[in-house]
Amino acid sequence: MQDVSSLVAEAREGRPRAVARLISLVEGASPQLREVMAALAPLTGKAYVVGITGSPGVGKSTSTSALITAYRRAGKRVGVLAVDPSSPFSGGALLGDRVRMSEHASDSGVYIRSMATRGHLGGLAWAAPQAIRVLDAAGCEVIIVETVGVGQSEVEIASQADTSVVLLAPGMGDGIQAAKAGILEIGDVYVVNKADRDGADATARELNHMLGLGASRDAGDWRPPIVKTVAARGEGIDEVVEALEKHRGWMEERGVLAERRRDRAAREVEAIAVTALRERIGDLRGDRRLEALADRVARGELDVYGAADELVAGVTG
Ligand SMILES: Nc1nc2c(ncn2[C@@H]2O[C@H](COP(=O)(O)OP(=O)(O)OP(=O)(O)O)[C@@H](O)[C@H]2O)c(=O)[nH]1
Ligand SMILES: [Mg+2]
Repeated sequence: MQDVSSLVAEAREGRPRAVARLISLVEGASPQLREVMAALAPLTGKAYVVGITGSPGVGKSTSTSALITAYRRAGKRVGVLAVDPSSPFSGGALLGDRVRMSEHASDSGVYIRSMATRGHLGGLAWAAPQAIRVLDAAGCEVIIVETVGVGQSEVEIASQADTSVVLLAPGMGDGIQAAKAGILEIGDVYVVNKADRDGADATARELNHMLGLGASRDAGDWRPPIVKTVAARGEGIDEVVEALEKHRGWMEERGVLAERRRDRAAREVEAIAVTALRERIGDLRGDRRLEALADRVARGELDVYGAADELVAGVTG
């Protein structure tokens, strides 16, 4: 197997094969990941990450493809991660994405990758940020993360993007779904796609109304815009890009971008630390230390908190 440092060096030059290999290491939760992440760390932190969520078939991939076109026109290198949290394998369900984005397949300034996260240790929460780092290090200036959204995964991916775009379409009962899934709290930009269909205005109005019902905003707060698009024809996409740039600018001015990234990093470190701790404690099952503590608890010589403290001190010391 190729060593990590040469893989990272090749990925840095934007070589697709090396990028693919590194993301496969992420997807497979490879034992080499620790080394990969250490090598990538100094190369990351530059990309702008846009999350796109929405119900199946709402037009996420079509919109992503149109956004790629817009960003390429602006001369930016673009990375796309199409994440399917419900599937244990990439491909399959995501085949349609490749078709939808195939016009960019031969563009060396675009890297598109499908990723499945079910079965991945820690799931989406772990795999996506690490894959994002690979693309970031490979020089992608904009990274679009498309998630087939069902409830929790949408919220998860929203917490990993700098800007979250929530896509709706008319006539899909999206309004009610949106409220249920808590989507109204996660969108920085809302897009009503398929505006060529009846009901787009009504959907936008309903959404506007529902967004207005939330907590009252202060003057400097971000008010999520609602943009209507016909992604299949590229209509309204420039307005989406404009809304994204506005949100990014707003975040940068107020230090929100740095804050979001710090929060994200904190949650990631926490998740890894807790898992590591749990693994170590798990290893103690049947261990004499735990059994001795349990004996003392059972006999009333030690309280459970005291025992837990001793156990934690024992595995971390
Ligand atoms: N009428 C109309 N159809 C659209 C528009 N945008 C996308 N579609 C169609 O809607 C269907 C689904 O589009 P996708 O982009 O695959 O939707 P998706 O949200 O990525 O779907 P999943 O990844 O399966 O959740 C395709 O047949 C598109 O051609 C639009 O603006 N108007
Ligand atoms: Mg799709």
